[in-house]
Amino acid sequence: MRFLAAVLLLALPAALAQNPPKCGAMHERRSAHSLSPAEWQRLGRVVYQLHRQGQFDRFARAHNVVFDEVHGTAAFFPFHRRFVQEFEDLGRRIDPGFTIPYWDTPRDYRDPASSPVLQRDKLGRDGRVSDSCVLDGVQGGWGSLFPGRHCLQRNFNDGDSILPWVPPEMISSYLQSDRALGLFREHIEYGIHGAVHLGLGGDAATPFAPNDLFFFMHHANIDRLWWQWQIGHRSIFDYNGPGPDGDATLDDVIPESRDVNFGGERVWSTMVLGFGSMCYTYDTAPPAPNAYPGARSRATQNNWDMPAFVLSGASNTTEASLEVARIHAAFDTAPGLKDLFPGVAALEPALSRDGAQLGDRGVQLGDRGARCNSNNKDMLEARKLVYPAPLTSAWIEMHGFDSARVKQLYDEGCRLIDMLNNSTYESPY
Ligand SMILES: [Cu+2]
Repeated sequence: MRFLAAVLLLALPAALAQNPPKCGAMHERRSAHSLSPAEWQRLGRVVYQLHRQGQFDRFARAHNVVFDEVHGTAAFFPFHRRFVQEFEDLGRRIDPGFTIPYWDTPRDYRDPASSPVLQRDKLGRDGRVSDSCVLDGVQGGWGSLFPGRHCLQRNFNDGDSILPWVPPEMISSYLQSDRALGLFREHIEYGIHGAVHLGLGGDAATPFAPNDLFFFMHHANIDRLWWQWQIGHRSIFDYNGPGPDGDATLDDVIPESRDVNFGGERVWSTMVLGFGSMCYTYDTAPPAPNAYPGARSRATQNNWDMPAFVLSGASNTTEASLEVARIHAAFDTAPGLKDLFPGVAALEPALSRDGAQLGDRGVQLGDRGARCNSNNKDMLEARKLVYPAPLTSAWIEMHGFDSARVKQLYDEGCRLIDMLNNSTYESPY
């Protein structure tokens, strides 16, 4: 009997015996698009103090040290979740109401430079022409110490403009159709994650990107999408991809350095918002579960009996519902879309009545390769989706990504855009 009990105990994953406690207070991260001028000022006061304390320098150095361990690997999501949360906690010591706003960047994907977030009284604009120094916004005139003393720099990747990021519809498709977290990580990391870093340029396009506040707001959004994926797939503990030795596991230690260390904390402790040190949620997410979820195994089937929000990555709910209804309506002319949006396909057929008028055009799809080089300008005018700018080869090399894999996923993304553009679908974004 004692032997059996011992065997049973050993069989339990170590973590189960010590589930993280439920958070006492929860903090809500809100969309940066929805902050009032007074809220931006309050945010500015906190980050000014954090900068004076040297926290931006410290986080930039720490990110640089673990760079190779936390990019192109499974640790990408949990490391950045824990890292941003650590930073947010420091801000909360200055202002107890502080949270990092998330920047829903796909919403601004067509013309990122005109984003309401990149304004002079908010995150600030492009750096000055002569030396790329950022002169306005909450970080206007800042100096940074890592890797050497310099002004905080930004250098948009298309002159005064920023090349297109990733359409919300692509994110929605990944949220719905990526069955394994490893694939979702690749889609996000090689897509919207890189596009935003590269678009802003300057410090943002380096391993010490945390010098720029955008880093925390961008990663909060990526974290929000990960949480949405976790909930949407009823697969909170799914974790796979390249780990420190072979395949990643929930027992891997979160990469850390002397500058920012988590005391050997393991990946599993980051998996559920609302427990342990993960005491925050998102304005677009459902409330945290009451009890720590018990099922540690991967769900074998998606369950789309979920609020509509999980079907779209967009934080603006009016557009998100329009998106879902119009994609549903487009199925009749482009049935191939069902595989890319299985969550929408699972909805009631009645939804299609709200959508676009169905013609009998019978568009042929699926057999025409990527056409990423056609003219984005015409597509802008026609309210069609535009193609995202691809990652640069310098960025791919800096991360040691497999460039063939990056290109493959990029081309697939373009085919998704072609399919939507050739259907009755009209983007609300
Ligand atoms: Cu990073």
